[in-house]
Amino acid sequence: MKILFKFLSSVFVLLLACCSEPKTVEADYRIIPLPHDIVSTPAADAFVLTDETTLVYPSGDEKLRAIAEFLADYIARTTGLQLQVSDNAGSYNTVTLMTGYDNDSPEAYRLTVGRHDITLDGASERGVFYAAQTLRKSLPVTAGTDRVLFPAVKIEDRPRFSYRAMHLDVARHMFPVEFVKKYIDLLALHNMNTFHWHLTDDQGWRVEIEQYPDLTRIGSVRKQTLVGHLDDEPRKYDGRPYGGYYTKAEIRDIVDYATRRYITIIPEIDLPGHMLSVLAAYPQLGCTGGPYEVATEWGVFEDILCAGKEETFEFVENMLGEVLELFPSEYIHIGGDEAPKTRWEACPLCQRRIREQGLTGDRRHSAESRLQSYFITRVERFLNSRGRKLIGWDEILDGGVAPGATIMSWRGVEGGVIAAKQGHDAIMVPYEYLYFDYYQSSDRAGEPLAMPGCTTVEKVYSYDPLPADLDSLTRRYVIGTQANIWCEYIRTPEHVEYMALPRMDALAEVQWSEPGRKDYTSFLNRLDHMRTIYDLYDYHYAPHVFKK
Ligand code: TNX
Repeated sequence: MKILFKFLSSVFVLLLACCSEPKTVEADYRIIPLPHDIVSTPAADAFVLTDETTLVYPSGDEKLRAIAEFLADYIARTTGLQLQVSDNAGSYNTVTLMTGYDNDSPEAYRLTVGRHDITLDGASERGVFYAAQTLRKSLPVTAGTDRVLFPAVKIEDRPRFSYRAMHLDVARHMFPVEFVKKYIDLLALHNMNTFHWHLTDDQGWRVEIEQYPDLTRIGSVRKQTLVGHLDDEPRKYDGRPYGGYYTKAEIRDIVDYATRRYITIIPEIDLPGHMLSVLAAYPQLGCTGGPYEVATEWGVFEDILCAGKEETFEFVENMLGEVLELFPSEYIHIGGDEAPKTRWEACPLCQRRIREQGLTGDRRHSAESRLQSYFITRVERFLNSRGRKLIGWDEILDGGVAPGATIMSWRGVEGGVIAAKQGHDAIMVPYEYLYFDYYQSSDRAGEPLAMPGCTTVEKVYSYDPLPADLDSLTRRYVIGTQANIWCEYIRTPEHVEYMALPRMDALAEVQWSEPGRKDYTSFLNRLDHMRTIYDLYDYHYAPHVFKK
């Protein structure tokens, strides 16, 4: 009995010792996207973060306070440690947020870890926000942590490109407000600063416009949707109406949510093609007068806005006027892609406009291509008069590009190169590398239905937006890059996430890190950590590149 008692009491003591040993994990700065410069400093200076550590912001600086609160939330979620946020806590056992770091890029930051404190010093608040992202990504995901050991370090970091975006098509399928926010969180996690929101297309109009209530009453609903792939014969439909739109209040809420995360939302209203949803609601805006219906399948449709009627331009300006009130972004995307000219060729009003404007075709451009250029240039003048700038797909180069337009090059990189050589800003989105609606493995068995095409993680990673043959002057006009998620075959938030991840990680490194720092094997190792963050925040992802 005595022996048993002794044995039990020593087990008890042992258990107590184990439990009182604080659970310590170590931060790892080799994150995605890889920071520009990571210099270790003497190991003895490691910082130990505990629930006694305070997150400090300069008194009265509401922006840095907000970032400190984000950071407190990230740390709590990742480690379980609850930290206080304060504007007055000295400089011992603190994580201090500040601005003043001297760098050409407002998004640059310096993150310094010493024995007594960590400082996040940004060239502006935006830099501090990315420093906070770096700090959170360096944390191991472990519930019940007592201490996080941060090895002493000086990280100096800045983005390679100033325009770093993801796109989402909500016209073909629509997603709840809560999901759009979750998607925005994903952009922030990847140091992206722009969300290109494709809000309208042939298959649905998704934004409330007060002057044109039928855009949402009629244009947001299609009577049914294609089932299976467009190439399947015979085509099958589900026979069920599909629709929805975002109210102005919802959009304002989303814009505000994004702004607080240093993300600009660029709305896209795709015109003069991809407009069947508008024509279904206002048939007088088409060349034939209709009747039209909201598209129930995918592809390119011949019915587009009539360029001969003044009423069309009145509509475009009134409608865009309301869009501008919702979105404070400097850039407005007006599409311009895939607009067949067959209706314009046969339309007396379009032909009259061509004559009146003296638009003539030549070997390179038809008179109707010139008319598209006239159309886009008028829209650009309107946007400029309201202090905004126009972005369009590379088709807006055909027939002569509007004077101040920024080109989004999707049919390859040639459009972007031509635009840049003419002194236009260019954003590179070549479909072979950056269309995330394509399959992500060559073996399609077991994959959800996708656009035919294959964009693997490795292919995305290999992409360089600055082709070697670009001269240094032209390079300056390539402002950045993004990937597109078109949602013909993507119906659920989970599926969007699956298509985005982990390709978005590869893109993040293309956008942020210098090409000389890129290494696919190292990237894959670092990706394993991102996966733990995806699990933590309940994001779905494609499994192909992960070890089982
Ligand atoms: C082309 S990219 C389109 C979209 C489709 C996409 C499918 C572009 C400007 N137009 O309308 O959804 O291909 O991959």
